[in-house]
Amino acid sequence: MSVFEKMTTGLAKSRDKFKESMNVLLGRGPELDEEFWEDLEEALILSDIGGAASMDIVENLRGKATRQALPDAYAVLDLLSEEIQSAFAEGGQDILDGGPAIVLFVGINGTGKTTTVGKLANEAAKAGRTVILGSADTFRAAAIEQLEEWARRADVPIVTRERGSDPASVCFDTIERAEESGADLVLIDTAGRLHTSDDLMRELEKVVAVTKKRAKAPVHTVLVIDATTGQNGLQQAREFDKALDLDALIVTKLDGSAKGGISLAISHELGLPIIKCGVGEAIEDLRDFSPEQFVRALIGDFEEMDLQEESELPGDRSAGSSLRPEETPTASSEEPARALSWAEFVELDDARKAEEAAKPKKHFWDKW
Ligand SMILES: Nc1nc2c(ncn2[C@@H]2O[C@H](COP(=O)(O)OP(=O)(O)OP(=O)(O)O)[C@@H](O)[C@H]2O)c(=O)[nH]1
Ligand SMILES: [Mg+2]
Repeated sequence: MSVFEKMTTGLAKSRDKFKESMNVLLGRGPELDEEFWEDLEEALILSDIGGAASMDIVENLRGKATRQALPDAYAVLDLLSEEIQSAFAEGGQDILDGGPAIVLFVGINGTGKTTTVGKLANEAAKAGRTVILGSADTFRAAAIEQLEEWARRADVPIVTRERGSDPASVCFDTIERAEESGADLVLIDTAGRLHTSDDLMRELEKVVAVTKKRAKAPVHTVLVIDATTGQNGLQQAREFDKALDLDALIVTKLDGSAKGGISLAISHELGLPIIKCGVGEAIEDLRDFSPEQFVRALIGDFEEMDLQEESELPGDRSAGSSLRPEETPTASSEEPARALSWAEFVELDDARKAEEAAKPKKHFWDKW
């Protein structure tokens, strides 16, 4: 089964909600009145990208509408995708692709930290980096074995201590071994913990502090977030950032039935770049994160919206009387089983871009 086939509905839920709101919004006509801006913000919030990001996106679009004297809602919506993309924090390339570095992976239980460390080790080793893993999840014996298995698959060395050891001591040992062996990328797995558990968060602060004190190379802390988490993910991220002053995010499970909008909410509010994403459980299911592809998957492709049957389309854009909310076909009724997942968008994107580049630019309202 190809990666393409393995993908389930991905960001379909967020996208369907967004499409539904857009159908209602566009049914009102093209005027740039107060209601338009309010409805647009609401549509964004409903797609799980968070209040702060939604507000900033709408505010920026409003500013552009005034400065560029945009004539109507359609001209504003033309800029929407780009505006959402630019709400993602940028940077972070140096963390995994720069010089020698020590990277600690943190997050609540089960987000995919250990799996991600395994995938990253494999990717970096294949790219010619000298990688070493540290298992600072000493809480469960199974966690140590789990990372050992990933180290075996990625064919990289691993440093462990027995269950119950101080996780900071594992970081210390791992850095020592990295320096002895000339490793240039140290990936350290930590035990999952609830952001609400004070003791465990203090323990993690100590782990990071010891690592920073011992290391000569730069130390980065990366929060691993499960895309299916929903709005609770934002609160988790805030707490981890408060305790550890995070450097970046990795979003996992974007292949699942994800409310992936949360990754934008976190990236935007906390100014954290998304440096990779997980799209499956296998070792190769790791991708660079592309805001452009993400946004296409999140809000859909306007040209695909099919707001109504051609026969029902009013000649006058502003009429829109047949698009009253109660008559609006929902996105789910339009495309019941197979909305493209985020990863499918990724795979299709190149082919599609080439095709699109060859065509004159079309808008979803051209058919009105
Ligand atoms: N579908 C999918 N599953 C994933 C992905 N990343 C991790 N998983 C799965 O999520 C589950 C938890 O992964 P782990 O790597 O053990 O998570 P963890 O954060 O290390 O968990 P704790 O150590 O218990 O906190 C496993 O079943 C993984 O296979 C992903 O990108 N997509
Ligand atoms: Mg783990």
